[in-house]
Amino acid sequence: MQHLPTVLLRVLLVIGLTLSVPSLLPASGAEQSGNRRVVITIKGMMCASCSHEIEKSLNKVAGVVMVTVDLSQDRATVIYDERKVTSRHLAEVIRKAGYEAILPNEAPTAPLLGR
Ligand SMILES: [Cu+2]
Repeated sequence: MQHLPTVLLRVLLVIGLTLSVPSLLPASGAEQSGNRRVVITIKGMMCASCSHEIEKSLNKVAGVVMVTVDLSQDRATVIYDERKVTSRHLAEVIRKAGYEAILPNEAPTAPLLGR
């Protein structure tokens, strides 16, 4: 994978942060009954093309309603239909794309940075 120059990376980071703001707003149509939200910790993302790759892979999964991959926070927020897909499967998709994925209930017991 080709890593992008730092300047371009910064620009894409700002865009990424802007796009992630709507997820902070109150529940929208994306979050209805039957839909769940999971925040998956991802390790191994080096640049914006990494996060884009993961976003693309997750968006292909049937039952995925919305994906936000946050490169600076090393995590993906996924809203999915629990009748169609499980969070474990979502983590598996990220692993198959070549990254480490940790589900909330798999998190290490040791305190994480920033927590
Ligand atoms: Cu990369």
